[in-house]
Amino acid sequence: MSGLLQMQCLPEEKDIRFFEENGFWVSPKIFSDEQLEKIIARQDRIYRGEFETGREPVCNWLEGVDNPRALRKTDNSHWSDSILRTVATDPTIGTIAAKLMNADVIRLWHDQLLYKPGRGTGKETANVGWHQDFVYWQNCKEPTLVTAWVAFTDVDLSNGCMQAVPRSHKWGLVNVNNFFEQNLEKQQAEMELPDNEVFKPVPLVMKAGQVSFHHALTIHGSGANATDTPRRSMAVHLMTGDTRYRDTPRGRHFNAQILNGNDGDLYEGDAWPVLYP
Ligand SMILES: O=C(O)CCC(=O)C(=O)O
Repeated sequence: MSGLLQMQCLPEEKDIRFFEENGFWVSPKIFSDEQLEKIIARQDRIYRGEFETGREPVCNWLEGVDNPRALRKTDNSHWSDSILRTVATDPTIGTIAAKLMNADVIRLWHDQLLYKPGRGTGKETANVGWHQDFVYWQNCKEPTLVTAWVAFTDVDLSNGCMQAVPRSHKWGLVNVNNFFEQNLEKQQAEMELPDNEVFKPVPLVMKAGQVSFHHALTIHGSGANATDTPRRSMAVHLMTGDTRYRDTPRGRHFNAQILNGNDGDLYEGDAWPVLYP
């Protein structure tokens, strides 16, 4: 989507050190306003249940059927639409992820199209509770994964931008972890932190077209969209080339089901497109 690799967007050595220390990093603008206009049109098409490729994504929110106040979370929209696929497989995003994770290969794990509606008069249902992505990815042996969160609209605290907790990627899996929890204060109060660490979330304020990156163990979440306009984005969940399948008694992640493999198998093949090199 970004065409030629945008060299000026790549992290410098100091940015890589920042990511290693804090577990997140925000890129300059990667997608132009013109590109975003087309991307947003395709996002709306998905919500109308129109799939360019004929293949349905996983758990799609449907216009006229589902709660208009709810967070829309559609997994693997890249199965369904060629333009959304170019976002999920963007080479600039792949190159940045490789640098931040010090990896030779970056593959797509899965994408997640997100839409946080503007606040209505009803009860808030579109917060994202504090969680670490890796808690949902227990079918991966190690936390060798990173998320690129592509802002389709400007985001700040007024419309529920994502917030990340610095250093939390060094804490292992914490005791409180739930994407769907609406009460973030309660979660924070119940969270047990390692000695000498503090829970101090940082808002990831961005212009449309910028991309934030967070490690699979970084605690993050987001609050209410108190504006009249929706907050739109795509979370592009990525893995390094050495990510392997782990057999667990817990339910298999929908992407692990595609592999149909044995404990220790590499995630590789067409189902997990290569973004880098
Ligand atoms: O969009 C949000 O507020 C949260 C997204 C998220 O949890 C993620 O990208 O991993």
